[in-house]
Amino acid sequence: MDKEKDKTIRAAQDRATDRASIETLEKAERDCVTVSFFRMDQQKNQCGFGKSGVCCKICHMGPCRITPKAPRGVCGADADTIVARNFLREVAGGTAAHSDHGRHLVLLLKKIAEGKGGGYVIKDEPALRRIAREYGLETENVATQELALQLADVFLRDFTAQEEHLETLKLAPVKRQAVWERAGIAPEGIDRMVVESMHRTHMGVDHDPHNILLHSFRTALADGWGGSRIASQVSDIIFGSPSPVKSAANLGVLEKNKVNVLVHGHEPALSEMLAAAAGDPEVTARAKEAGAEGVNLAGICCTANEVLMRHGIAVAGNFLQQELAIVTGAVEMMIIDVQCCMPGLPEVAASYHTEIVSTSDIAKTVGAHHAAFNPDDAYASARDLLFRAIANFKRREPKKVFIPAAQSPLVAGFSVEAIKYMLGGRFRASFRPLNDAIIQGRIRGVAGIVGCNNPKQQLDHYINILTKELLKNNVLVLKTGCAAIASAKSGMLTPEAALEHAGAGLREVCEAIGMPPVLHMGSCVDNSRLLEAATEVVREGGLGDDLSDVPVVGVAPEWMSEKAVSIGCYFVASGVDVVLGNPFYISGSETVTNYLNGGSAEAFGASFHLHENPLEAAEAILAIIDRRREKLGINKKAERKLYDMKDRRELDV
Ligand code: NFS
Repeated sequence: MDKEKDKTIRAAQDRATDRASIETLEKAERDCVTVSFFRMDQQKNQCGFGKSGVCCKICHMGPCRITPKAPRGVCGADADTIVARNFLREVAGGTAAHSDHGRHLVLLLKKIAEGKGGGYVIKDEPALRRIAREYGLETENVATQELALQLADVFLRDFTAQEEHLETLKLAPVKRQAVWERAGIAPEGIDRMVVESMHRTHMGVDHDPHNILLHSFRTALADGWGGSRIASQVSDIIFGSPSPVKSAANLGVLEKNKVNVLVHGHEPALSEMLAAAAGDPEVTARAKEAGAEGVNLAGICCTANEVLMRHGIAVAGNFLQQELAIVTGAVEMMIIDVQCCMPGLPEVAASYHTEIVSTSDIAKTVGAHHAAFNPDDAYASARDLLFRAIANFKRREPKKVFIPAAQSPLVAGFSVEAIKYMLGGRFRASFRPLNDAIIQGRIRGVAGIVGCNNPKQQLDHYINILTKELLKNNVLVLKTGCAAIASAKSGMLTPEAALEHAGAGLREVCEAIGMPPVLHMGSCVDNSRLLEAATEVVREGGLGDDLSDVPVVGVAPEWMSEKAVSIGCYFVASGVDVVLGNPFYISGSETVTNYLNGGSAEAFGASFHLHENPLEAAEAILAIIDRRREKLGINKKAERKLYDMKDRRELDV
């Protein structure tokens, strides 16, 4: 595309915020390599019917597009029905993706329990026992393998249950469970919810937009409290519960003298083994034979978050940096599994020496080498991949290599257990100090900032502006997914960030505990950890008895995937308001828009709020937090003093 002629084409610094991305974007232009940012320009006249959700191609009498002159499709469906049906299909897609990820992990847990783990073991037995107790299993005198088998069966039933509600729903506050019962949205089996979504949206089935939207929330609950929650729990059992760990993020973590291997995608089984195999002396020896100093393993997207949380493996970048990493010319291999791996990767890689290797039989990419990952012999699979990457090192072309300097230090690994420990120490691990800080107003509220990047927006811009604004206003920020990586890159995941960015009250709390003001809680399936944390706050007492009472807000600033739609819906159905930085495809229906952006509050105590400007979003978030504080009767100004035990005893909680 000719930049001179087309003035709408943005310069690299208008597309991204961090130095590393800007520099590699400029290199991509110089190298004449097309990445998502440029493909966005080619797609700039995106379909208005699609954007507003009024294009229906569910049956072959269409595709139909709703306009003022043609207000109904061939079958008679109006904009409300069409928009609601399209929305539900997105939720079903997101739920399916998270939940299938969870299912694969449960099947692995079952194999381990049956002694067929192929190198995988239960790393975190206390987590197994704690989680088994949460589901009412008897754990005293039950052997580890036996307990794992019982728990795997509980989880598998949550996928297949036809008439029983999910067991995992019982982990929610009792009052919230009653809300779901009342609204008729307590989900049965996860698989049934997704199948029912596809059935309801088939031609000639469910046409009532409210009924369809209620099922959207029901399906999303099967994700957040079902598939995603199960994925996080089983990951903790098999791979270990995360605890604070230091590392670094951005493209600067690539190393000039090492064989760079990137793991990208979502499921942690293979990347865990790669993390182990990267330290294998034989792997290092082979790398040295090939003229490198060793193997450098780093990650992209949520696989990055998984291995960061548990091993401190560095993060090369978030969603929109996946192609930029290849543009550095310094990556020998990118190993992809499922979700968020762009089909354009091999085309970018063709301009360099990078080999794209797909590893999941349900996720093949044209132009990638497919090496099906064998979980029965996972370590060997992992080592073979590293050997292959090492062999590719000799194809690296030094004149094409440019590794940006930018990288930032970070602390990640904040599982709910880790937060409890951090707040209360080993013997008094609890959320009490957090609740107290909220009640006293030192922490005004909590924001869970989650989700992706989207080339419609400047990379990380909204996320970082919003995060800073919230910290300044004493809002503790919890993060997952690519939003967490954005904060990592901008240096916000360090305790020192509190000194620079946090308001006085939040800063006091962070300093006393030694924690960053932004807590990285993991990958996108780990958004279930945010709900778990909010539930702990309710259990601890003093901040209401339902999630809709707690001064907490969810935010998806730069989201792009169906998973994000599902996440938003399960937050709202759980009583947590959600602020979106870009809109759903729903503007073609006033009925759907009004319900999602307000009407749902009647049933759930929460709804969506669209704010495309980060500072306006911050204002809206503070207003929601303050309304909740007001209702709790704690919306008074914080006193500027450190609280001690005497103060705590005087608190009326
Ligand atoms: Ni979430 Fe993780 Fe990133 Fe978005 Fe994709 S990697 S699961 S969907 S893009 S945050």
